[in-house]
Amino acid sequence: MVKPDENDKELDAIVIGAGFGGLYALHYLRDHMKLNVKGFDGAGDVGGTWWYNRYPGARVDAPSTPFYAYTFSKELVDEWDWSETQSSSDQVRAYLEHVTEKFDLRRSIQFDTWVEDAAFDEASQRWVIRTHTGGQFTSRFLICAVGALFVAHKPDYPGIDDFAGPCHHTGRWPHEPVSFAGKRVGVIGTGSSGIQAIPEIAKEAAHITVFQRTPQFALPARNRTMVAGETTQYQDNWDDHRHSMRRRGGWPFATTKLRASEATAEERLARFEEMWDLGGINLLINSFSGAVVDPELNEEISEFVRGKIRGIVADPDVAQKLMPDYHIGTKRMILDNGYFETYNRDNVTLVDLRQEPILAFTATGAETAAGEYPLDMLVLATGYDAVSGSMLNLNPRGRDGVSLEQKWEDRFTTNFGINVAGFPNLFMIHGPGSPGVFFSMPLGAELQVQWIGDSIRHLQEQRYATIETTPEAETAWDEEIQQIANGTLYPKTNSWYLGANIPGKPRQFLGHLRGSQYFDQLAEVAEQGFEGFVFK
Ligand code: N01
Repeated sequence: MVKPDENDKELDAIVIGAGFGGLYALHYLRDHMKLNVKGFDGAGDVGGTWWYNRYPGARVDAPSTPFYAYTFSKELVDEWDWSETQSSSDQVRAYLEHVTEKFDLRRSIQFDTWVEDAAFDEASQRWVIRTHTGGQFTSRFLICAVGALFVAHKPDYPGIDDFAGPCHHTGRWPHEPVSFAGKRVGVIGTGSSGIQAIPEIAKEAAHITVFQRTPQFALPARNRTMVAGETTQYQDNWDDHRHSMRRRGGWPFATTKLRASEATAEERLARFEEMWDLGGINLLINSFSGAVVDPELNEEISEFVRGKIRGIVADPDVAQKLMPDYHIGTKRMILDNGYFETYNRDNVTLVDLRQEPILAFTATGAETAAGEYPLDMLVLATGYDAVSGSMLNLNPRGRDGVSLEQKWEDRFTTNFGINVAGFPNLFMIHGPGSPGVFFSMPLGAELQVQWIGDSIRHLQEQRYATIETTPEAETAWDEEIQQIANGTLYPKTNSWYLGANIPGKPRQFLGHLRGSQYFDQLAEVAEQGFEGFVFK
């Protein structure tokens, strides 16, 4: 592997993270803007979250073509054909490796290197970063592409560290194959990761015990092999598709304008059936408009899915434990590949933690209020300290030595999810207040990077040293995010969107729900001289 020049210590820009956002930032700043850029990643190669998420069944829960791929290079679009509608983790990594080769990115990235410290030096107006290997580097601009879903959340049940068997978090999966053969496997967590992993583990394990805290809605993914002509259809009409994604906040397909109130109960049911058969998130977004805004429509769809679960799961007691009781879609919508069917297998036990909470773990298993579950292996599918967690993990220090942890003690304030007042020349990709974690990824990352490039260009042309948002602009941005979220059903449900999955985390809605509006605002602010940002 070509290694970057370790002696190159004084840089124009440092990019932390080599996932979708970081790789594009490196390419854009280095190759378009001709800056001297170096990237760092603690992982051994490119991939970001996909470097770590190798658990069985890990795959994108949205269409890879044209959604979950870069849009910036038509040549790249033309030369890469996804083989399945929803790519596996391996395929996404292969794609990112291809991108890395194509744009010759490896020579600028130092892998296996954690950035341990980042501090703004007032005297030189530069960021000084230190790595765990003892390296020190300085740069004018610091781009944090550290991942919205990176800091693994591990439950703190008494005795969990005493469990003697292997214990793997889905977000930190080993690179060597993990064998479940002959093992009694316990899985905690039934979010996207757990629901993808459980059917695959059940096929191999002697027994699998699923510890469920909240029953979840999941829709059939209906992943399949791409058919001839499907990819070329996007490639041939690429400009239209890209434009359409830009207009729809990253999501490439038109969503329905049909109104539930104008259809009869029979017509609505027929439509739900049609969308269920189509698969993916169609039932939620294409049955009728407003499913995460209108409580009645939401309940009708929720009840329809509950009926499907009852129809799939043979044992009525197990089906009852699986009944979700929140508004469908207000936790991240999960797509499954045979999840509910898995409960019809003889080697699967569902433990409802609402009825029998876990009391403790021992070396050989779990003890709940109702009994003991002997286990040989534990899988933690318990999610992430999402969106803010990875920035706090880095914990940069801005002006006057104030750390991000101090600044974000009560609230994760940002402007555009990109910059924080008091942290000049520091830019985040998919920071709190971005649309990225909803439907805007990776296009959202591309547009954020291009905006960062525009702001650096402006700074250079006007011969300024720093750019930084104002506290007033941060407050206004926060209010806008919360106002949009409060117009929906999302805040009514405990989820990582609200920080509710992490004990003690401040509660606030963490993402911008209107991607297209966000993209327009980004463009407007750049065109109108960066209102809300101060150049010095
Ligand atoms: O994490 P989650 P995830 N005791 O937070 C439970 C993306 N993703 O890794 O609902 C017992 O969603 C928790 O229960 P509850 C996607 O954006 C994408 O699954 O909080 N249980 C829940 O069931 C997704 O949303 C893909 O009550 C505990 C689960 O653990 C995001 O990553 C694939 C517990 C955590 O669910 C996170 O998904 C996978 C405890 N102490 C993930 N603590 C793609 O395909 C937590 N839980 C792109």
